Order: sequence, then structure tokens, then C-alpha cells
Amino acid sequence: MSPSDHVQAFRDLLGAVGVVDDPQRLATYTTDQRQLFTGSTLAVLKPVTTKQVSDVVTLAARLGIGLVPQGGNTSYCGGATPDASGRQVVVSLERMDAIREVDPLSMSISVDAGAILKKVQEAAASAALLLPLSLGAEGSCRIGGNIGTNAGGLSVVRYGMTRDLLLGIEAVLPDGTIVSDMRKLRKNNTGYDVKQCFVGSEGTLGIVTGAVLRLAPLPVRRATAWLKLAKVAPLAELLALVRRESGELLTTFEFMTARSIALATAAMASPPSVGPGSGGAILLEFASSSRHLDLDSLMETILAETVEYEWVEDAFLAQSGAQRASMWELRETIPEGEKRWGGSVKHDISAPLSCIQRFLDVAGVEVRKFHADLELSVYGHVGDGNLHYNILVPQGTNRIAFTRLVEASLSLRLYDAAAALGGTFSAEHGVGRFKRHLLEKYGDPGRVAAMRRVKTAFDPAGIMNAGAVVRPLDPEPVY
Ligand code: FAD
Ligand code: 2HG
Ligand code: ZN
Repeated sequence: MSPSDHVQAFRDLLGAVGVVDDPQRLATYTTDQRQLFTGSTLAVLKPVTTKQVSDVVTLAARLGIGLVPQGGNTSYCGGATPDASGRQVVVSLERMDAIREVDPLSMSISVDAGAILKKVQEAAASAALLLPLSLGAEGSCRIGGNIGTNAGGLSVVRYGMTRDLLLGIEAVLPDGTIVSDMRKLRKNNTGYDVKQCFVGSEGTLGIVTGAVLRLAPLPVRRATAWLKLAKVAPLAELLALVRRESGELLTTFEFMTARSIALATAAMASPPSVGPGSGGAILLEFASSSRHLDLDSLMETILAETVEYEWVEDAFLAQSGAQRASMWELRETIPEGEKRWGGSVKHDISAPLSCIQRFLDVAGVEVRKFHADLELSVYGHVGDGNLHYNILVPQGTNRIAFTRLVEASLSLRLYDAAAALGGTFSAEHGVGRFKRHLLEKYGDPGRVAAMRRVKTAFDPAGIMNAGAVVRPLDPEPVY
């Protein structure tokens, strides 16, 4: 069969609107969002039911065509981008975006995997509940992608990662079998927790078509503060103090350096007047669903203590919803600020909290050894031991060439530093295509061997997202 026969076979299954093969419309699906790599696809398939997904997978397996599941295509590591062989087909879940059910008493929401995260948050909020997953890409990323990457974001310190929110799943295995386990149960010790296999699997084990997510009570009280850090502020100790005094109320502890703040500010139409101290800044938030707690006065008491320790130069408590939103917008605009600057080489570092400061010190030395004039944008979810340690592309430099140069040298020194402290090269963004060699280099050999066995057991023909995350046991098929 020729490639056009293959496309026709998929069209027979999905109808004309379910298959896109117009080259101009394919472009947004074949390039990763940072435009570091462009692959190709025979077509983009857009099923509308789980049965159609199963039919697509079965047909692809029969034709020997590889599949690349795609949600919002916001992956930072090329996980949703097909390779250049032209033998892979993108399966977009964008037409499967229904909110199936909100169950207020079970505190759960059941959705199609193509539902946009923000829409799911809104559906939960309309029932006075919170979907506690919050990230800058929430307006475009989709639940299947969040599950595929085990997305983290800005409230992990309280609610955990996507993994911790997943109660039930519906998915199609690489031979077309449908796993239909959309239960809302908190407890279900009936053997292997199959749904968790899909979390962080980045489309290599099957296609998620539906999910049940755990909800939390919707906070009605929030205290949001902006802390201007002193140069000597010890991040982990500061977090420990805040955590001890605020307990379960702490939802966000985000660190930003002055450079990151300046980049975001430059990209905002009306930035807040807050700025960094000599050691950067922290966005701190407490939230509660109880109307009876006075979070503002608790925040003020804790802030006074941090000032007494001389860790914080000054602190501002948001006085209105608008002020709060504007502090959050500043934080969430940092990636856009880096983009407008001309880009950055990203390092999504994780380290034990006790080693965060040590990582910053060692990494700083490595950066200066590499080049004295490099500029950094460092920020992140320090509450989770996660730093985005990004190197800004020097003005007037070719972004792609600079990225390749840094990734082949300095990046490895930074990952070495993280590894030496018990950390990793990917805290929340995943492995995808871009970091597969890093998993080989830094992953525990036994763990990588186990991953290969899981991959091969689920997908013996290697049909699902070949080239991403991990090589199978058998030679990888060339799709
Ligand atoms: P895609 O990019 O489409 O896919 C991601 C991976 O999941 C791919 O490997 C794909 O094959 C697989 N996949 C997609 N859908 C399915 C499915 N239905 N079944 C099986 N596999 C599937 N990430 C964080 O963790 N925290 C952040 O704070 C954060 N902030 C971000 C801010 C910005 C501005 C941007 C651009 C990205 C950010 N990200 C963040 C990264 C990204 O948004 C997340 O990884 C997100 O979860 C990806 O969702 P997506 O729908 O775009 O997935
Ligand atoms: C964030 O925390 C995202 O804003 C993006 O994870 C990180 O762009 C980055 O480096
Ligand atoms: Zn992040």
C-alpha cells in the first residue's frame, strides 16, 4: 500500500473531518512548541470516540505505522513530535474534549483525555471544587498530555503531581484493547495499578482517552504574598519555616531571580509594581476552603518572622484579587518573557531540598567556567525542589546553534551537578525525544532495564511513540 492508501484507510475509519493531510495544516502538529525539531506525519488523525481510537490503533498495527499521541503539543522535550521518517502518524485528541461528569460528593471529575486543562478547572469550579493542577500552559495543554507527562506546576507543594490526582483511566493499548477503568475509588487494591503505568509514559504505552481526577474543596480564602529575598536567604530553611507555621495551608512557594522577573515584566502589558530583593523573590500563597480562617494575619505573622531572620528584605501581601492575579501572572509569564528575549536553553532540574543551595553554587561555577558573560533565568517550584535553570540565548546568536552547543557541553555539567546531589535532569517536563540520551546516561541501569521490559510488554511491535523516552528490549522499529 502507498502512503496515500494508508491515509485513505484511516479516512474510511474516521471520515473526512477526522483526517487532516493538507501540508499547511500539518505544520503545527509536526514541530515542538519551542521549534527545536520538525518531524513529519502522513496525516493527523482526530478520532472522536474511544472506539475510534481503538480502530485507529488496530489498523496502524496491521499496516506497520507508528503512532504519536498528541494533546496540546506544549511538551518541552519533543515528546509529542513525530520523527522525520514519515512513517509515524500523529493522533490528536483535540476532538475528544468532553467533561463527562462532575461528582461533588465523590469529589471527582470524569473527562475525555482531550479536554483542555483550563476547561476542566472551570468545570470543577462551577461545582465549588478545585482541580488542583495549575501550570502556565493550562489554556492549551490537555488532560491526556498532563497524564502523559505527569505534569507538575504551581501547586504541587500541597496537592502533588498529576499522578496524585488520578483516580481512574480509560486507555487504548497498542493492540487496540480498551482499558476501561473510569472508577472514582480512593481505595482499590485489586492488583497492579495499571492506570499509573500511563502516567509519565509520554505516549509510549498506549493512548489515554479518558480520566477521572480527584478534586479538592475550592479555596474561598487566600493569602498571597510577594517576598523580596535577601541575598543570603537560605531557600530550603525559609521553606521549612513557612511550611512548619502554615502546615496544610501552603499551596505555592515559587522562587524567581531578578533576571526572570525582569523578563516577565517586559512581556506584560500591565505588570505589578513588585520586584526582586537582592536574592530574588518568592511568590507565596496559603489557601483554605474554610471561611473562618484568617489567612492574612497568619501570613503577616510568618512574614514578620522571616524578616526578623533577615532572610526577607521586604514583603507585600496582595490586597485584592486583582493584585493576587497580577503576581501570579508575573510568575507564569516568565517562559513567555524568555521566548520574547530570544529563547533560553532549559534545564528542568530536581534536587533534594537540602541540596538546592549547593546546586545553585556549583551550577554557577560551571556556567562561569563555560563563559563569563552568560546570562541566566533561574526560577521554579522550589517548594518541590524543582529549579528551571535556564541559560538565556545571547542576543544576536543563532538560537538553535547555541542550544545545541550548550546541550552538548554545559548542560551535561549541570546535570552532573544535579546527579551528584541525588537530583535529576527532568523534574516535571519528561524525557520525550530530546532527553532520551540523558535517561541512558543518568538513569539507574536497573530502572531503565525495568522500563524497557514494561515498554516491550505493553508494546511488543514498538508502535507507540517510537523514539521517545526509552528504547525497547528488541531493536526499535524504524517508523
Ligand atoms: P503534549 O505536548 O501534546 O504531549 C506530551 C506527551 O504526552 C507526549 O509524549 C505525548 O505523546 C503524550 N500524550 C499526549 N496526549 C496523550 C494521550 N491522550 N495519551 C497518551 N499520551 C499522550 N509542565 C509542568 O509539568 N509544569 C509546568 O509548570 C509547566 N509549565 C509550562 C508552561 C508553558 C508556557 C509551557 C509551554 C509548558 C509548560 N509545561 C509545564 C509543559 C507542558 O505544558 C506539560 O508537559 C503538559 O502536561 C503537556 O500537555 P499537552 O497536552 O500539551 O501534551
Ligand atoms: C514553568 O514552571 C514551566 O513555568 C516552564 O515549567 C519552565 O520554561 C521553563 O523553563
Ligand atoms: Zn515548571
